[in-house]
Amino acid sequence: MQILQLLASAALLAGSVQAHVRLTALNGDTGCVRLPPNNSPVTDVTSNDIICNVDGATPAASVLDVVAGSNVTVTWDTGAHQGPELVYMAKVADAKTTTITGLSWFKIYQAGLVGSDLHWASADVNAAGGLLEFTIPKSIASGQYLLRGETIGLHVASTYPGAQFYMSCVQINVTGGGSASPAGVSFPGAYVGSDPGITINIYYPVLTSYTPPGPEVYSG
Ligand SMILES: *[C@@H]1O[C@H](CO)[C@@H](O)[C@H](O)[C@H]1NC(C)=O
Ligand SMILES: *[C@@H]1O[C@H](CO)[C@@H](O)[C@H](O)[C@H]1NC(C)=O
Ligand SMILES: [Cu+2]
Repeated sequence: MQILQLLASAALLAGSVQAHVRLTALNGDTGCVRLPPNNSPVTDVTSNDIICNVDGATPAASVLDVVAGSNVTVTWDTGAHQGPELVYMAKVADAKTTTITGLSWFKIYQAGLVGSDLHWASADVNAAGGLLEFTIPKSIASGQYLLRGETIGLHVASTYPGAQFYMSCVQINVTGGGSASPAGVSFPGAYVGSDPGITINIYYPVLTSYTPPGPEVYSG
């Protein structure tokens, strides 16, 4: 047990301050984000809260235009726990929709253990002041989408429930896109508690690889 505690505290000391987090902006705009009421994690992957967090069916004020094929940046408000970063999108008729069940989510970005020293992607985001940059696929159809940005805290994930899911949905309007409508997955449904990317001891034995939960990244 001592070695585990040692590794755990070493990991904490090595990182910046790690806490509960909220995704608060896209390209610096906060009006398009369905901000959860607080920064508590979702831990039940079968709950509707796994879709867009608590109160995620409540529309935000505005819809942000983003260009297909361009890079965009989300902002996390504080330093996240150790874990992966994931981004999904779902096509909707109206980005201010109050219906968020039954949507088809395709993954556009993921990062787990990165770099030659295999550090967590969340550590890079923390080092960048909470910013995560990724690409809106060039080929997807123009129109309105919900974009779901997620980080998963794996610091207490060795049993389920344990992993801490943090996400916000962002209302966007894609312009200049193509004709693709990528296959997607459902939330809830895409994740199960027994997924090796969800129930995992990140301290010991030392991980040599990590696969985030959910589908493959759409590479269009
Ligand atoms: C766009 O973001 C990706 C990360 O997803 C990065 O690798 C790439 O360098 C960025 N491109 C530009 C032009 O900044
Ligand atoms: C989305 O962008 C298109 C093209 O610029 C525009 O015609 C449309 O009004 C926009 N829709 C929303 C909801 O912003
Ligand atoms: Cu936390």
